Amino acid sequence: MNNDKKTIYQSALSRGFTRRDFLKMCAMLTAAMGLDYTQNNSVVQAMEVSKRVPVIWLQLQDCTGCSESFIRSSHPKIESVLLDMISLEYTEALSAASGHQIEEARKHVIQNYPGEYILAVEGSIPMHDEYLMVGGVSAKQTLLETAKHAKAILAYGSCSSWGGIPAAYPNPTGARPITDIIKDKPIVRVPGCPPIAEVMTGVIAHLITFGTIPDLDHHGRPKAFYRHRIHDKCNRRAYFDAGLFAESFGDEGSKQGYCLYKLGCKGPTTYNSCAEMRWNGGVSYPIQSGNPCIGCSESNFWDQGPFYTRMAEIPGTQTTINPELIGAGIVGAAAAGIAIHAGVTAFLNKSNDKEGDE
Ligand code: FSX
Ligand code: SF4
Ligand code: F3S
Repeated sequence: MNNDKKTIYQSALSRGFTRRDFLKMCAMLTAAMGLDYTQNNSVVQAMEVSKRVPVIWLQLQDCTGCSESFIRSSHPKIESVLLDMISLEYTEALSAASGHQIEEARKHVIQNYPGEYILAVEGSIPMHDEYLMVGGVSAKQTLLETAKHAKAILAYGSCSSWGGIPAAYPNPTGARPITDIIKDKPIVRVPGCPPIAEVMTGVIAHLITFGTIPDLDHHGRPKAFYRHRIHDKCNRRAYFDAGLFAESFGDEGSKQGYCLYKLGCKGPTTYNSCAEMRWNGGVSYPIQSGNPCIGCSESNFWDQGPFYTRMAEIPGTQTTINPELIGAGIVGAAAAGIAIHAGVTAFLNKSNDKEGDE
């Protein structure tokens, strides 16, 4: 049977998977999508009838970090995603074809699968066309042409979601996020520089399984992966609450796992799944490895620096976190600090709930 005609289940069987392997893959997908295990049956049923979905992956002003991250997905394994779930028809980094041949492949998908293919975009769009032309066509024009008949659009990475590093001051190319160019279609923002592999594959899996985009927050990010701040699930959080902070890189405190807030950690204002899902198949994430979160999934993160200087305030509140107060070692002062922090956390959670409700 032609691979395009096979369902995802049939495709897995033809690659030597057993029914048991297939069910295991579905269970992993359910978890990867941030779904409850009771929804596992719906995932199995969908995978039994859904066909592989064509994907066009545009790389615009980027560093290829998003593609590099994507090919390291371990739950689900990238082979299952690439060979069973999607048919990656166009990608500069992974395609064997190049030049006119690959441009033809993109046009072929647009013509033959209108309303069926997924468009994934990595990188930002220069408003000054001459900064990025492929085959004599500007990035903006290629994006508009490809987006027109797409079933869904995924903004992979902080560059396509917010502008990212190319849009950092002084933004010489006039870099913009894709949401500034495409106004008539829903776009799923999957920010991070780069995003976590399993978040990227989880969003695609949701689209294939349910035929719809996942539940989004008011910024267009999937709630399943961006509902918590890094700070809410951080492995060093107990030390923050106890007022124990690393004072410099490599000091005894940092080795003991103390909080990295004084070293510039942006975890309190960053929404992402790193602290829960971690990276490289769940091995670690920046804070666990000793580096403060630099807020890479937030808009304008590059200009919100310096990275290694502590935030004086939590933006959006009138309250200041003063680690000197928390860490003074005096019970009263520590209690006051924790009370301030608890207030800030409650305030942020509340505003977040409100935003979520909107
Ligand atoms: Fe790089 Fe992607 Fe950062 Fe941007 O990830 S890792 S600069 S988000 O577009 O390739
Ligand atoms: Fe973790 Fe950073 Fe919060 Fe400290 S400030 S608990 S290191 S997220
Ligand atoms: Fe980025 Fe912070 Fe995660 S820097 S990788 S959002 S811990």
